[in-house]
Amino acid sequence: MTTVLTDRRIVSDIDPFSPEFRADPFPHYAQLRDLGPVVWLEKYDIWCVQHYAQVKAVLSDWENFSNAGGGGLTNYFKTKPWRRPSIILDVDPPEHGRTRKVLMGVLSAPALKAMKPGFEAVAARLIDAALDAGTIEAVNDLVLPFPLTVFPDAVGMPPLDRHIMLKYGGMVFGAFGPTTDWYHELMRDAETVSAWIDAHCERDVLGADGLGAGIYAAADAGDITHEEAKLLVRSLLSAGVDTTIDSIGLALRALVDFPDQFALLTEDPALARGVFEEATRYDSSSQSLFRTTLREVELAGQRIGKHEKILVLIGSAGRDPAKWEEPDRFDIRRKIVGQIGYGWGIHGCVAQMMARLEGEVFFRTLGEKVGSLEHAGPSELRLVPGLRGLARLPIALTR
Ligand code: OVV
Repeated sequence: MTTVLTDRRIVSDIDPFSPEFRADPFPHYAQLRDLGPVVWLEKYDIWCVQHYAQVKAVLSDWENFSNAGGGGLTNYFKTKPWRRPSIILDVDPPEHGRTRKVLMGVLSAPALKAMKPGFEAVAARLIDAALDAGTIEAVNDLVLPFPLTVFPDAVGMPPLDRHIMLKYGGMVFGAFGPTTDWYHELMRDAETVSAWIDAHCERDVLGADGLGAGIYAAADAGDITHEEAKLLVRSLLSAGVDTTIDSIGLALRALVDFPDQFALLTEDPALARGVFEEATRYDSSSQSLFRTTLREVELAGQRIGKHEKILVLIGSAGRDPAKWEEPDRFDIRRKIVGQIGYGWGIHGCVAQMMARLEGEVFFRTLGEKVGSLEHAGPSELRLVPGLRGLARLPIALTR
């Protein structure tokens, strides 16, 4: 008698990219966690993992769970990518280590320290202006201008037309999910937007002492080619702005939603780092990412075939009660060990310390200057697949 291994799997019709799911993913995450550690999403023919343990396991095992299949739903082993793949996100070791090292080098602790006064000046100016206005739409009036100023400043970009970075961010993160009418509409400008981005990755456009110049210096030193330097600048411009805008926006909304936590911040603005750290667990701009299997593997007892996509729900891992006490409580004094909101392992967000610095400076300034903070209307989500963030957050604030 022969034993036949049947491919038993837990199947769900949940659509993690549907507007209903995305409007409030957290109850859906709980549902998925109840279904099991590895679930087959029949709508997209992909797997998903939703528990902290499996999320971390997948992200730690780059030999089986590859990035070369692309960061989004599109499987680069089967479908042509929309742009030349990233030389840091969409590659595995050993190539990955070399490019990652260059970005780690330019994003060193001393480099970040040098950025801080500039961040503080911009945060103070924006928050003072918001206080003068009293009632604002916080996403566009306060949150968005902060990363959209300090990040390109740090890269060394010229001041003009920086909002084009947001269009490009939409294209990059839009491509992480299923391509909808919204995406096709956005992609109508792809050529001009990509050309603008491309031009702003060139050495002669970038200032002499920014992150861009640092990347080109690594090329001069022979660590990477000059062509690779250009592509690493593109990675910064791809991933550096939307992510922090959305994360700071969601963190600000959490503070408005939890007045007791905002009161703690005003009493002790040094809790600002805790605000952003907790928000990165509780409601982060990066809710999910993908890996693709390089071979047949077994994960938590589930057999997974070669070149299959796995949706890694880091937003769900951040709310897994097996890892976090009272995960649905926003607690800025929570001791976070094992932050999963920046991903994990060799592809964990390379600029996470810069993101944390932006968050810290923003919320410290807020805690120092703002006495009261309230909703002034309903907030609205920005439904870009691949990122979670707000389109609108009307607030009223006083000194
Ligand atoms: C983490 C991330 C997101 C989007 C784009 C890239 C990286 C890139 O390297 O281009």
